[in-house]
Amino acid sequence: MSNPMKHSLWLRVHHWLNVPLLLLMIWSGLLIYWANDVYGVFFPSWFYKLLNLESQLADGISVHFLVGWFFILNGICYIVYLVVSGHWRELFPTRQTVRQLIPTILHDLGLRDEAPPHGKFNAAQSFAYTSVIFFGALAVASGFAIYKPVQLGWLAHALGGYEVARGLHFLSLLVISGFIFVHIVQVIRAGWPNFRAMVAGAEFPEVHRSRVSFALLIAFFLAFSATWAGLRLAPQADEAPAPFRKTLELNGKIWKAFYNSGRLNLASTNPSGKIPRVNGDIGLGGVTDRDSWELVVDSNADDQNSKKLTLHMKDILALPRTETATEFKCIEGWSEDMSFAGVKFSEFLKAYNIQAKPYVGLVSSDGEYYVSLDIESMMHDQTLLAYEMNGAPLKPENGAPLRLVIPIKYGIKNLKHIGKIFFSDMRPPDYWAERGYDWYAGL
Ligand SMILES: Nc1nc2c(c(=O)[nH]1)N[C@H]1C(S)=C(S)[C@@H](COP(=O)(O)O)O[C@H]1N2
Ligand SMILES: [Mo]
Repeated sequence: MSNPMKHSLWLRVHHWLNVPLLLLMIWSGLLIYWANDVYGVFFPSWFYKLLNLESQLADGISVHFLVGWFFILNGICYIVYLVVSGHWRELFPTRQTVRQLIPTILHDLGLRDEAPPHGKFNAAQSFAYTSVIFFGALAVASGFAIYKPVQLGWLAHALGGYEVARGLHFLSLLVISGFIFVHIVQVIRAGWPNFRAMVAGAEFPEVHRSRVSFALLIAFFLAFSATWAGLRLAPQADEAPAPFRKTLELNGKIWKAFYNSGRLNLASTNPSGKIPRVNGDIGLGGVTDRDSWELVVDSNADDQNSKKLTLHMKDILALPRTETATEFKCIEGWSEDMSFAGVKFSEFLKAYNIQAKPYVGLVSSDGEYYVSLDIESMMHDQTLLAYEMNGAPLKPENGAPLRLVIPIKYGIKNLKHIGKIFFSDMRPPDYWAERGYDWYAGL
């Protein structure tokens, strides 16, 4: 608190760290958004094809949820510093700032000659900087709400629901981008000496100090870029650079721990009655006819000699029937209210006296599509082996005659057209986890 030099250095570090962090967050966020901009809202679809942006969803997700942690960490450090150092007093708007806002903007636009008197920041800066902190926090909160709308259901709820949270996330992106744009324009307008002052931290216009910190920051930025290049060039693990894979796994562990603590809200909505969307047609080649379809159940895949069960549709239909209405969510960014009927997976296990193991593997009849899941999620009350969707028997394209419905996971785990279910102590193969995506894939 007594050393202003130290303060300014810390503020500069936080401020300039935001440059690579924000750029990476915005870029990776757009990669996620673009993956499902099927209506070409942002840009026409030929634009995405041209730049090959459609196929970068997995990369976008990995980068977003790796860099996001650093962005949050930097933000928290900044806010704590702002409060502890007392700098917030210079930054946050006061009654005087409110009165000066319009005159200041008029002056900035060249419509008013003299600038209202101000301290370290003028009224417009005070408002802009304060609101960008607010929108940064909103971006994080709404981001978490759409990242984990089941596990952080309370947050999604507090923000007005999943769709609203998604809108707020998008809004904060627009506000922050707009802020960055105006910020840069202002700096260019103010001229090069002021840019140097800004590099030194706009709050600390002692230009003579700026050389050291400028060099420091360049070094810092280079170090960051080198780290980043290193990340991208790192050896691959299941189609993702190893550090991305590690982050995805770590994120999975974090959210699994949340699950175990029991703080889970059930996704539950009213089915919209629309014609259900069809997404993904891998492994739908087997027989879809209820009478000739077969299900193989291996309760211990770790033992080659374990006895396997072969079940038929009538065996499944004989089990207690449950109906659920849920909001089905695809990792590509669309969600839809759907209802399903079938047997709870937990009741299926009980009926056949199957001893649960840590992992469950499911495979389509032709072996082309396969997923694996943690047993906790499989035992969830809304996890069904479903044979009906929106009040009618499953259609072949939606997985007839039997599919997995597990609303606490993304669509990728909801395997259509099950041919085999097995249990193991080791994590069985998973189609999308082998292609750069998150294995846990929980909401
Ligand atoms: N057999 C199989 N199951 C699958 C897929 C697939 O390609 N093949 N796609 C998954 C994905 S990515 C989604 S979003 C859902 C879509 O389910 P729906 O087509 O019934 O809407 O199915 C999942 N189950
Ligand atoms: Mo999906």
